[in-house]
Amino acid sequence: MINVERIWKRLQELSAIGRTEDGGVTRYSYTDLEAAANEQVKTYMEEAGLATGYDAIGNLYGISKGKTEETILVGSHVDSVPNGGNFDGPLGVIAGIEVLQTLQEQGQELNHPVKVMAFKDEEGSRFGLGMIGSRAVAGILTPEQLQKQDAEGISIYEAMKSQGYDPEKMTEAKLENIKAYVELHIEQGKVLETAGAAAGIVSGIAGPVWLRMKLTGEAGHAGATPMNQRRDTLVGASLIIAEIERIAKQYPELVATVGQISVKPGGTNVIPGYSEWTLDLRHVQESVRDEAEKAIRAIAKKVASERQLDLEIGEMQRISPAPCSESIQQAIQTSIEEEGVKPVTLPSGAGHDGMQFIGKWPMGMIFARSLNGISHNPKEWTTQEDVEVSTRVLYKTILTLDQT
Ligand code: HGY
Ligand code: MN
Ligand code: MN
Ligand code: MN
Repeated sequence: MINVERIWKRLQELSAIGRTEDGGVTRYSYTDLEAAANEQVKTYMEEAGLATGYDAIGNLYGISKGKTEETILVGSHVDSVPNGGNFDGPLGVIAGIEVLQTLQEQGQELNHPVKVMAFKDEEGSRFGLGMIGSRAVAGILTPEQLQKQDAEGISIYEAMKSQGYDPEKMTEAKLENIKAYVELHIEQGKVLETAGAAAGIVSGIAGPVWLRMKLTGEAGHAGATPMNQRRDTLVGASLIIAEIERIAKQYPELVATVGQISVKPGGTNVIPGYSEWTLDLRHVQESVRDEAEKAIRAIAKKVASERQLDLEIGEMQRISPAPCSESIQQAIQTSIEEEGVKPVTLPSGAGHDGMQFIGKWPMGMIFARSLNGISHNPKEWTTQEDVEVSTRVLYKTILTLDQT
């Protein structure tokens, strides 16, 4: 059955590519680092006897043989957030390969081919657009989106070409004839730990909207400008950000995060004439998220006009919340009960590639317990036992789907 030592060794090998000084990982899409990580994963896929390759925009895949055409898709991602953890993404890819290698060792050929993928740029850390690879697989990635640029002004389009892929052929990455998609991912929260469950069933995925909020005021002399004659954008931003938190707390399960902020010109003795920050707003119900967004936009406008500041709000990405397929949830639940684990069903606050497949094919997710719920942090951890249990659940879920 599942060889957890092999999974663990592979996770450790992968974590060495892009390791940060405090043991985390920074591995952005379309970089040589990420290419090296993909090549490493490709060797694991080959050891599992899979036919491997990269699609037109660089999604890595390995596929097993099957008796029919309709394919079961599994996967996750190997790109990371800045100084992220070593399980977020790689667990799902390595576990998917492990399931197929175990089946190969058992000499089991399934009815359906199983394709395991490492989707490009799930996190959105480099270009501010997440799930680039899975959008292309779903056939919904647009040429306009490829023009989004990173902090150095390199577009996704140029980055793809720099790594030898062909964005002009991105439509070739679209998959057809997919029976279902299942992803194993760490929970990144505390629900399973609190419930004492090694693995859990995901009911749905909260939808993120990412906004870039900009204030333009007037730079001025810190010493010579009286307090009542300033158009200070950082004070304006601070008031708006405090209001964002107040508004978010009014809605149960809504989360709002300002993860990035920059100020210009950035001198100690200069009144900030320009400030910009990002807002990540999420909820499992789109109507609740929209209502909170409206309230936030209104308060930002009010603060800006009271302080003679010009406000501009740009949208970086907007992804609808995604419900998980009932039948796949049931298959996962049965597998979890067979493992002797109390079945816990929970929503995912974190976004995942499966959101892009809504309306295309059924999607389901298995969560592995996260230690102290920590993620997007070098302290991210899942025990070997929980890796083994959750990978066995993935194995059994795939076998169940293969029989239906
Ligand atoms: O941002 C997220 O929810 C995920 O980590 N991409
Ligand atoms: Mn993540
Ligand atoms: Mn992830
Ligand atoms: Mn994911």
